[in-house]
Amino acid sequence: MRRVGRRGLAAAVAGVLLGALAAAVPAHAATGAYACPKGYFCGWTGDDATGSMMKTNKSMPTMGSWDNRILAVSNRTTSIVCRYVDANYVVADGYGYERPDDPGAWSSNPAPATTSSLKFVKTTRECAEPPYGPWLSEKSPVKAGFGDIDRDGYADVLSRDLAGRLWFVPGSTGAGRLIGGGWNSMTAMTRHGDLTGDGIEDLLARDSAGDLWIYPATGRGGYLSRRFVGGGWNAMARVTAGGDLTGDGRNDLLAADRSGKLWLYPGTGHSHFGARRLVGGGWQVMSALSGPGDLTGDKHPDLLARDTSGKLWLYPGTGRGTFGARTLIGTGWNAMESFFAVGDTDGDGRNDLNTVTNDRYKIGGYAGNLGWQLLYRGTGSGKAALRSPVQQSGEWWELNGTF
Ligand SMILES: [Ca+2]
Ligand SMILES: [Ca+2]
Ligand SMILES: [Ca+2]
Ligand SMILES: [Ca+2]
Repeated sequence: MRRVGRRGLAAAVAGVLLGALAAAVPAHAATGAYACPKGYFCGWTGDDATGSMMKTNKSMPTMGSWDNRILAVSNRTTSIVCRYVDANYVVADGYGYERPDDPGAWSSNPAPATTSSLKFVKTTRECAEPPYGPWLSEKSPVKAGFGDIDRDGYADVLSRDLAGRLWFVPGSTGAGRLIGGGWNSMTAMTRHGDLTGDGIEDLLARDSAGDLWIYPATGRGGYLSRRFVGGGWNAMARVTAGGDLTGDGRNDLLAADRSGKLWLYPGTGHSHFGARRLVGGGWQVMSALSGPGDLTGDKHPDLLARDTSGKLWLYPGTGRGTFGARTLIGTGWNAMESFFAVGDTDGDGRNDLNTVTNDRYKIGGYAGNLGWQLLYRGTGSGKAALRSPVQQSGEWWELNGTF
């Protein structure tokens, strides 16, 4: 398994050295910071937004004559503007950022002035990191039938940022590619294999109105025009693509409604689902579901469910649309923000589970370690289906989900 970084949020925040910035609004309009026009980021040589003023509406890898001279700033753009101690957006010596300001508002940065580059971004994460999680997988010797969006043998992920952009991150290179914006309106997103009949893994998403959509995949990391599946899905607390649970070769969907009933929607292979079947009740105690494919080694896809006490349960699929007696994987899983099961990610041919932690995750006995991506390697056995986790990267902070 290739690790792509081990830094973590605490170290990232420690890199913010530009100091606490005090925002203020002056009493006199049309002077001082009011001189900064809408659509621009402005800097002044005086720390009360006086003296000479510079303005820019785009990133500046170097500052020219303004290098290390800016003592006050006003951000009248709709972007976040990152300020770096070094040129070329190098974070090593420190950086800070300015969110958009109201007219006349400025922030002061006491001397010595240190700004040597400026970068316009959509999310604060992008001052220091790409807008998607750092993902790499190992090539799998088997075709899992899901997880590998662009069909090159490497399991891929979809990473949503806080601005609502969705990124395709190929496991082969980790070089994310923008799928598009507007995805923050989706209240559930899940994928596990083909739904349209062309053999390529598609994406399911529920919007805030409760409509469920299929986004047919191109097989190259993009998606075609979406297809309407149906309305009323806001009755569901969780929606999880589960693979072929019924054994007919078509991938199915699981949904737990708000009264705790778990439903199976059998896939038709033609972008629709057949009449739903009740799997069982009591699922309102589950705070996460994940369809990892077969973990137990019998070729039937299984289901993982985390309850509100933090226990993770394995429900072995029977291949007939039902599940056998559950087994406990372990406790402490409330420290996970995201579960993503994208097949075999460490290249041993067995399906694995990946997670991203929240701030309950402990390292060395101390909580507060959000944004760690963990790999739980599958054993292919129902007895102990997942090995102890491996920390892959600590740089999955300030994102809005991994799918
Ligand atoms: Ca791939
Ligand atoms: Ca099926
Ligand atoms: Ca199984
Ligand atoms: Ca594996």
